[in-house]
Amino acid sequence: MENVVKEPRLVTRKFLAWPQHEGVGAIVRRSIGRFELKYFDPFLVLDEFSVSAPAGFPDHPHRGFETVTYMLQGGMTHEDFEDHKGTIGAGDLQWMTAGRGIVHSEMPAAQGTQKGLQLWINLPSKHKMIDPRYQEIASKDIPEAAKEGIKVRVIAGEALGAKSPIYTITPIMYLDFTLKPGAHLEQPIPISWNAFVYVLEGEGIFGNSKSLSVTAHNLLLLGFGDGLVAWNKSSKPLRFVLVGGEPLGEPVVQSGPFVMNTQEEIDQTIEDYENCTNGFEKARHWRSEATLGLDY
Ligand code: FJE
Ligand code: FE
Repeated sequence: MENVVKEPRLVTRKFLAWPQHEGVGAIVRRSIGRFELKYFDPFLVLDEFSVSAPAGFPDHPHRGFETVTYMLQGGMTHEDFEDHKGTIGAGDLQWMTAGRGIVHSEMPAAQGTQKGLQLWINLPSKHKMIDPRYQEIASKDIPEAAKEGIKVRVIAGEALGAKSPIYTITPIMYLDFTLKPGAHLEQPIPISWNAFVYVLEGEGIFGNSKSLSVTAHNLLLLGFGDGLVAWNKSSKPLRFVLVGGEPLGEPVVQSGPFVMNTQEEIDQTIEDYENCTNGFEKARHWRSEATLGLDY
């Protein structure tokens, strides 16, 4: 691969994400959003989730950020309080801008284990109260490119000449790379952005060709530089996501699924949710179909 990265970003921190309980009976490997890494501006949470019925994420609210769900195996059915519903299967993407408020359920669509990644991206203060909206892309419509043993699926941003149709409020890149044995990647990343790698499968070398290889479920924070360099020196495929975003540089006050800039705004949000006001009006008489028969 030609030299497109002049100053490779080195790995500054590494976190192995252990399984923990979330939702109702679901398991997540949380890397960003755990105690040791509460926030990696503009990223609030990265969960690699694993769910089997009847476990799931029954009716719950969000305000002030976006959730990006990328399925790896199986499917998840979502329903919200405005009657937006659907199922996303392996390779599909749902980019949900919660804005001023969404109440929804996210439940397994089939028997067996459903797996995926869910990323929470913070919204800038002036966009926290925008209208909720969805961008959904089926697997077959996610732009892909391949070159010299590298395959990329472009969830957000662009890589190897392929460009995602996703509109992001906070500028974001989200790339799903698979490197064949022997492949070498050089991927530019805007210099002022925060960026991380999360390894899904196989083992890879990141940042410096002499560094130790990193295996699945590890999150790598990348330091200063103009791009990522990576190698697959193993005999099996290496799959990882590279995610970057422009830091907001704003204060963050979080209370569970509500993320605002001040405690006053959080207090107001809790009040809005309890009273079904300011965007939560439709929560008053709503319950998801998925949980109607269940004893949540
Ligand atoms: C949530 C607890 C939760 N990670 N990954 C508290 F579990 C959730 C939540 C999720 C979630 C959903 C999916 Cl499909 C995948 C997830 C957490 O729904 F929002 C809060 N506040
Ligand atoms: Fe949710």
